[in-house]
Amino acid sequence: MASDLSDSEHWAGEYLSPNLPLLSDTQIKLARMLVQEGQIHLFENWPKPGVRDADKLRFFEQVAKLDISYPGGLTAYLQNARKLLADSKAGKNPFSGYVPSVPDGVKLVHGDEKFMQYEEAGVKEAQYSAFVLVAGGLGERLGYSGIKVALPSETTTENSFLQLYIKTILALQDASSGGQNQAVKPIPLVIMTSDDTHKKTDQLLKENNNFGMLPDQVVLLKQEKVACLSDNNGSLALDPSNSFLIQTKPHGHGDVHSVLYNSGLLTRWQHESRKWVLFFQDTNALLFKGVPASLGVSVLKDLDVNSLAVNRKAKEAIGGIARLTHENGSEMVINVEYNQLDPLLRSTGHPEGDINIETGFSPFPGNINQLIFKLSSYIKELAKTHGAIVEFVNPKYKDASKTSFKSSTRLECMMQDYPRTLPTSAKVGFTVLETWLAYAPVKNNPEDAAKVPRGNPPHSATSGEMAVYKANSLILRKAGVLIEGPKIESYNDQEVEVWPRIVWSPKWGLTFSDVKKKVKGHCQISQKSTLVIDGEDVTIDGLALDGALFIRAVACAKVNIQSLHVSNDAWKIIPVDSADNSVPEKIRIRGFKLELHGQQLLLFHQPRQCNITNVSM
Ligand code: UGB
Repeated sequence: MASDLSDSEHWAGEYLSPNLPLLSDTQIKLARMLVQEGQIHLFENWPKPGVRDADKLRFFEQVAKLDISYPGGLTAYLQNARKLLADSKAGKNPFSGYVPSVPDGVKLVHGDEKFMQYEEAGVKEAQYSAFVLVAGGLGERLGYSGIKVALPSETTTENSFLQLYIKTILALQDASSGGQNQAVKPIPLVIMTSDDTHKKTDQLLKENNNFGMLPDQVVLLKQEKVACLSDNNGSLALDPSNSFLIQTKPHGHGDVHSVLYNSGLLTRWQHESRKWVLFFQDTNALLFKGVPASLGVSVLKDLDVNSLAVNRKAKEAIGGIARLTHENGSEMVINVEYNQLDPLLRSTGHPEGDINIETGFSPFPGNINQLIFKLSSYIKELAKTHGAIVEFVNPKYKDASKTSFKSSTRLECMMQDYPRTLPTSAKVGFTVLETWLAYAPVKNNPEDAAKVPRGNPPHSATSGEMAVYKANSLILRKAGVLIEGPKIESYNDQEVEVWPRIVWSPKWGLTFSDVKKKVKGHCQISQKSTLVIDGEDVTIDGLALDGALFIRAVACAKVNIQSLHVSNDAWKIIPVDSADNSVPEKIRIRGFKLELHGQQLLLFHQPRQCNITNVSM
């Protein structure tokens, strides 16, 4: 039945009312809803029918999309916005009534017996897991023009972050299913994209045959943006360059829960007997080094939620994991975001705020936003919430009166806030890993990274790459290899430790026990060296390396290297000016490039046994 528009002048006003006959019944309902929610200003400049009619219909298409993609629709969004904006104006602390304290978690030391037991349990269980990468962020802080997952995780192999992640999941899949002779169950990977990243992520996967994953093993799910707000009344903001378009901005990585809920994948995974969902972020090349052991912690402690954490430097831009105890006695273990931790501490009897203690770190473990959820309890919770997550708003006010904003704002949500709505019976824990092993995100552009106080990690492309070499050097050291210590160098005005450039494929060294099994005898590697091992079944029993050595072996080749001496001029690290536009952006943001002066390649193309014994090269 067509809508009755006889009273339209009364509710739709002088500009919208004459245009209502252009709209469908559904669009008229949306128009009524907008007016009821105080949004009549959106139509202030609408011309009479016949002028820009296509724009008017497009406007309502956008409104319909905004309405459907938010749990509870636009009405709920606007109601939540008004409440959060009022709280923000009143300076209300989102954790008011709670007192923070340092919670207990599992602390792991890489390579010790406990670590290896957890790793073993985690690898066994990985076949019952699914991975979710949140990659909808544009990376404004990094200022890189492409998608972040396409960046090289390091420039020795130039393997991108996405390639590294997928290869590691595939290695876990094989190891978990008991090796290549067993029936292998594909481990699913979901990538949450946004309008900013979707096409390029899809293209990257297509161009590289999903880096080895099956076509339906990796699924892209796009998050939608949310409407911007221009004032404390929650007035929707129009795009400054198009008055028929509501301005939108990302809602945050917390969308991943509603996106997964709506996809229907969670129940499919349950039918496939999956038990764990592992969430991770876009640019941390070390992240999988802690995954097997941390999954083992979830399994052995039967945790509903396990957040991975590292030691946190005070004021470092990573959230702090805290136990929050409410006046009424209830408790939760939750991430307190980096911009909220200091004010919360100051308002609860810690006038010094977010500071380091005698250990040189903040007492609160730093959240690295790798989360492991038990699928059964996750599904139960999402049946209640539909994936909606506690939101926040962060308007930049023009002045202390807090009456107007410098630019429009929007509601945001974070995936690590999921436990906030869980019942107190839920088992929420965390696992603290050593920073060198598990955390080196690439988030900051060279200028901002150079301003990070000395001693705090710059979280840049420079530090992210150097951290890969350091982690691999330290792991080999623990496995008994003599590794020369690092040189301290400065690139893009950031001081970094430069260790030998050691990289291996995930199939070679997925866990510490893999590495220990594959390196034997007397092995030593000098600081100027590069060592790349790409092949599953390569053992090294005695090596003196002072130069660059690349060992690449096809699947099923069994390579045994004994007493090998390699000496050459290696790859040199050459500083690059971050402002030099003639250098590719992915290199400029590191402040250095690698230059070939000498190398030894050992390539094994045939799937057969090869022994290299007592050779000097
Ligand atoms: N992301 C999305 O997928 N969609 C979005 O709308 C926004 C982001 P940032 P930030 O581990 O280092 C997080 O921007 O502010 C993806 C935690 O909140 O890098 O540094 C995006 O693509 C913080 O507690 O997050 O803070 C990326 O993969 C701390 O743990 C991810 O979400 C910190 O990360 C994170 O986006 C950290």
